[in-house]
Amino acid sequence: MARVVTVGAAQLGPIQKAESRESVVERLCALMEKAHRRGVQILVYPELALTTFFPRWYMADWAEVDRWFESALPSNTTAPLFAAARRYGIGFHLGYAELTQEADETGKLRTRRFNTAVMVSPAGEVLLKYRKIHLPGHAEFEAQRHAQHLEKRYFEVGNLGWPVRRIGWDGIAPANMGLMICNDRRWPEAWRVMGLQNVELVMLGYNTPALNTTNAGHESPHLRVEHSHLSVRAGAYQNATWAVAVAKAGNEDGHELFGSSIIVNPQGQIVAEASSWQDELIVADADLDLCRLGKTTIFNFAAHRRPEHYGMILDRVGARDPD
Ligand code: CDV
Repeated sequence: MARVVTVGAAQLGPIQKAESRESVVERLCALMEKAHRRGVQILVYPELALTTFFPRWYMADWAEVDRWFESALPSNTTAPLFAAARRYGIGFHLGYAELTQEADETGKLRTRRFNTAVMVSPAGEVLLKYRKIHLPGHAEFEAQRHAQHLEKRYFEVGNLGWPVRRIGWDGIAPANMGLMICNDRRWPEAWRVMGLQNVELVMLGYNTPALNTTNAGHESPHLRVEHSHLSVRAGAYQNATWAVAVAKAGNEDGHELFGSSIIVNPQGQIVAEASSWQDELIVADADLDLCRLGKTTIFNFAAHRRPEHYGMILDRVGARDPD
């Protein structure tokens, strides 16, 4: 039996700082209803899909920070999304800011904050959870920046690795699914850890400014999109997997996010691409058996990888000149 799953990328237009969570959830539900009409079985929403991209704002007061986080999923506010998924029989991926009371590596129970994504079954079960590992930006206010990017302030580095799980339900043949978030897509290591688990469908959400906000040099906006697509296409091709990369797009309180969500096949080709900076659905029929060619030939890892020569990747963090 062909293993074809109809996947949808639910790009979100801007979410202003003042927009309520209830209003955002309504938008998510409207996209899900549209996805249902187009036969989507798995719908992917962006990173931090319930709020504006709040790490661009410096907050000293942690009570204020915590207002951007979810301490339960579903909650009263997000319950309509879970109900819509049940009604339509759609599984979904959602990025959100997670607030949890959890023991750390020393065993101490404390408040922890993560940039998280989950894959939820139509019945509302969390099948897969990922906490962002490659956190970009900085931890303190930086006056020279056009905009802050305070992910290192508000989130801890994820502690769940890059999990891949074989997932299926009535109407969906089992497939190896994995999650990464935004900046991870630029790191081949993230893709390869999932490739080594035979991933067939990678889901990822992102919020990427249309301008390089570090002020460190000029990077034209079209190259920002190019680099995003290049990263996803290379990751998909080199690991012979489908990838759904979904953006938040448009002008959030004066800060532009470039959007350009894509669905990519295991050959690294873009098969669907968003064209607006609004809430927009793109759809593709993902034939998971197309992963087999790459996985059994040029990227047959068992036959061709040479880990005995890759030691430096684990031993060395920063680059340095040769001795
Ligand atoms: N949210 C992100 O992780 N954004 C980064 C930006 C800061 C470069 C990205 O890689 O798109």
